[in-house]
Amino acid sequence: MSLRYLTAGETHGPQLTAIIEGLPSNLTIDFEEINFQLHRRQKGHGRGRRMQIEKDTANIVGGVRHGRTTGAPVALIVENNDWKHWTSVMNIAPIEGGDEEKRRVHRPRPGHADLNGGLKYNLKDLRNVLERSSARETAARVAVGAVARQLLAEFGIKVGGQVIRIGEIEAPANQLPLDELIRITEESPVRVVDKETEEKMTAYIDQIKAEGDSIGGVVECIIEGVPIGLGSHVQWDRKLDARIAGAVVSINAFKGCEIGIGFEAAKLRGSQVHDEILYTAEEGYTRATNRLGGFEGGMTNGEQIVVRGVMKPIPTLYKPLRSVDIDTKEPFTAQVERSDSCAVPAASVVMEHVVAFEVAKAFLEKFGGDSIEEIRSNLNQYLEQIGRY
Ligand code: EPS
Repeated sequence: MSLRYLTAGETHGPQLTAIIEGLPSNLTIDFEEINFQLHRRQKGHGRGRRMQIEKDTANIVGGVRHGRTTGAPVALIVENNDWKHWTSVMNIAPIEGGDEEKRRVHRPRPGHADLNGGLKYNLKDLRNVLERSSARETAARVAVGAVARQLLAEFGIKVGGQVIRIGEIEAPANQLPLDELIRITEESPVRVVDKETEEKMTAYIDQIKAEGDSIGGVVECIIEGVPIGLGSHVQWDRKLDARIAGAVVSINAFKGCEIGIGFEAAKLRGSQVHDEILYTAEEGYTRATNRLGGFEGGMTNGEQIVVRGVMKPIPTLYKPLRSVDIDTKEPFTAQVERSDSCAVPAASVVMEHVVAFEVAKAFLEKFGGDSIEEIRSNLNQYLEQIGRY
């Protein structure tokens, strides 16, 4: 059975919950590292007031004993501090004289799940939709991905990321070694390497916020040290690049995914796109360039995995867009909700974790075993085989 996870929980409910199934035994879990990743997701210029309320930490409540996985499902929770302000509206049990009717949402926001979800689930309080469709859920996905990252790290696989674009401002390309990229972007409030771009982006976000608007962007995830041959060309749902693309577009507000040079490939000739194959006794087969982002035939080729995702601007606007009240069917143009003006830097962290999970899943499919030791021996045997090829 392959690695999988589910999440549950509402943005203003008591907590987010996740269960990860299919982890091997004897993986050492670094709790502080999971919380560090959660902290990274909370940062970034353009976040709203909610992030001052939350101090996300993951509490593991199953599948780990004395700091190591047992092979049982790993259960974890992330509490919502904001819950204390919502105990009446969001109570799990019916409560006498509750004020849920007072806080009923009947004006769907364009770009949100509100209207589709209300119609589909026959819910007249759109809060039932927005509470679950909120990007708060990505905290659980980061906690899950942080565990997957620790599995990858056990085998020398590293994950990093950066912001490529916020609105009209694009970061210049860089060829930094991954460790350095991770170190520098960590210091940046917009997760870019270049200082001048950072200043432009932060000023731009401030301007967008002052104008009551929101802004999206493009983020990139890089994974290094991945063995050749994760994923497979033989069946559509085993192609790892395709699975990654699906996972990326599943992140709240993401509208697209590129692998390597992605859409640029449409403008270039074959000779400008494909990565020439090289061989040395020390390194084996490598590529002269990495335009295809580490994938050929849906399989990893040993180069860095490079994935980009595009995030649309957050649809909760201080600037009104036209919509219709579901009670009166009358048009309306204003419903101000607390929100972020730009969550692109946070989304960059989310994407790292979502992609890391898909790579970990494919890694376990290839080298699967019930314990870390069994996986290590499978991996080493395969690496020897590749070395002889
Ligand atoms: C979100 C709206 C805001 C964000 C939230 C995502 O929350 P609230 O409605 O409570 O102000 O802060 O993001 C998070 C809570 C988070 O942890 O990222 C939305 O509508 O998607």
